[in-house]
Amino acid sequence: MNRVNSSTTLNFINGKYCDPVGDDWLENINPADGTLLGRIANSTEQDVENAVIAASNAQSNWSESTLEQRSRILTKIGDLIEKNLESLAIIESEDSGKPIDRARTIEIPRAASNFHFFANAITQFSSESHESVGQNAINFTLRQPLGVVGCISPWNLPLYLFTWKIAPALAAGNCVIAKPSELTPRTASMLGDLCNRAGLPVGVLNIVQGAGTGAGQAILEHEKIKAISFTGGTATGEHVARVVAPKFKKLSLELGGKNPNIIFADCNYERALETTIHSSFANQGQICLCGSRIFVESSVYEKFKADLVARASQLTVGHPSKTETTIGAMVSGDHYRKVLSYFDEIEPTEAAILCGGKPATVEGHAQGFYIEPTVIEVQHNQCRLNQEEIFGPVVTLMPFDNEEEVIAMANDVKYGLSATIWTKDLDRTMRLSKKIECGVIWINTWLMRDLRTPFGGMKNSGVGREGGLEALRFFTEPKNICIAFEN
Ligand code: TXE
Repeated sequence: MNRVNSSTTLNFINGKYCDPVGDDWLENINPADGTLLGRIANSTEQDVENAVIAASNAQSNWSESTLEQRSRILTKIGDLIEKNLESLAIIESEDSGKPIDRARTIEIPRAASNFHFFANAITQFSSESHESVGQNAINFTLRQPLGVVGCISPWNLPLYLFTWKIAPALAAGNCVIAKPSELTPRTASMLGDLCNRAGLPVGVLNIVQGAGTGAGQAILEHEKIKAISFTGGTATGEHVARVVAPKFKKLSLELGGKNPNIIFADCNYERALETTIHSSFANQGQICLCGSRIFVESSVYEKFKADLVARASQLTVGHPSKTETTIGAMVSGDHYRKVLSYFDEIEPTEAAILCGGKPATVEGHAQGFYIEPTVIEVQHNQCRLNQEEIFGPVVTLMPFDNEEEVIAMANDVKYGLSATIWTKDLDRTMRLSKKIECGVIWINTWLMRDLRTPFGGMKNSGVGREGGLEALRFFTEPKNICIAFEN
C-alpha cells in the first residue's frame, strides 16, 4: 500500500495525500515502548477549508449517484480492508498499544463489516408515506443527503469507530470531512488509499489529521459542514455541543460510560465470570462499554471476588505485537498517568485494591505504558472510583442484596451508556431492563453487536443513536412532501 511513508501521516484531501498548509507536525509515539513512530500532520482551519472545498465540489455528483453505484464502491472498500487486514492490524496495534490479536480478529474485521453493512443497508433504506384519508392527499418523506458532514472519532477503537461513522455518511450520499484521533492516525490515513483503489470519487472522503483543538475545532465551526458525528470523552462532547448548537448543525454524540455489570446468584456462574474478565479488561479497559462497576449478589459475592481476582491476576500483560498478550499498553503517557493517579488517591476507608493497582513491568519495554489489571473493592457507589470514567484496566466490586438496591446503584451515576445483567430469571431481566437508565442492555452476554440495532447512550453518555437505519436517518434530512389529488 502506498498510503503514507512509515514516518509521516499526511492529510488526504481531494483524493491526494498532502502536507498540512501550516507545515506543523505532531509526534506519533509508540505506547508499547515510548519510541517515536513518526510525525503527523497537525492541520488548521486552512486544511479544513481545503477539505470542504473538495467535498463541496464532489457533493452533487455523489448525492446523485445511484444507490447501486454507492453500494458497489462501499463494498469494494470493505473488501480492500479485508485484503489488507494484516498490515492494518499491525499499524493499529502499534499506534494504540492494543494487542495485535484484538486488532486482527475483532477491530479491523469490524471496520470492513461497517462498509459491507452500510453498502447493503442503503439499498434497503425506505421512507414513510401517509395517505391523508378524506383530504385527498398523500404525504411522503423524502430523505435527502445533508451535504458535507463532519466525523470526529477517538483513539480507543480507531478504524472501527472511524468507519462506523464514515460508512453510513457516505452511503447516504454525503461527502465527509473526517478527523481521527491524533493519537491513532495511521489506519485512518491508510483508508484514503483504499478508497481511491475502490473507485470512490475524489473529494467524497477527506481525512484531516491533527489535534482536536485545531483541526477538530475547525470542523465544528465550519459553516458549510452541516452535521457533526462525534465519539469521544464526555468533557469534549460537552464542548462540541456548545460550539455546534448555536450553528444549528445536526449533532450525534457518543460519549463515555460507567457501566454496571450486575451478577445475580442464579446466573450461569462460569459464563458470567469468563465474560466479566473480558468486559473488564478488553482493550486495557479502554472501551466505553466496559462493565467497570461490578455488582454481585451477596450470597455469591465472596466466591466471585476470589475467582475474579485469581483470573485477573493470570492475564498476560505484554508487548502488543505478541499473540499471547491479553493486556497491551495504554494509549498514551498522559492517559497512563491519568489512570494511575486514581490509585494514588484511594481513601482506605472507601476502597481496597484486591489486585493490580500499579504499573506493570514488561521486560525490555521499560518506557511502555503498561498497567496491571486491577480489581478494587469499594464501600459505596458514591465514591470517585464508581462515579468517574477511569477508562483503564480497572474495575470496582460491590455486593448487593436485592433488585431495588442494585437498580438504584446502577442508575446513581451521571452516565447511561450500557449495562450487563447476569441471571436466568426472565421476569427479572425485563424488570431491570425497563428500569436501568442506559442505551444498551446485554443479558447474559457483553458487547454482542448486531449492526442493525440502535446504538448510543442516555444522560451524559450522549445524544442520539447511530447504527443501522438510525445512522442513515441521522445522515439524511427528512422532507415532508404533500401531494393533493383530485378525485
Ligand atoms: O478524548 P477526546 P481524550 C473518554 C475517556 C478518556 C477521556 C478523554 O474517559 O479518558 O474521554 O479522552 C477530538 N473539537 N473517552 O481526551 O478529547 C480529538 O482530537 C473537536 C471515551 O483522548 O474526547 C479526538 O479525535 N474535536 C471515548 C476526539 O475528539 C476535538 C473514547 C476524541 O478525543 C476537540 C475516547 C475539539 N475542541 C475517550 N478536542 C468513547 N466514548 O468511547 C478533542 N477533539
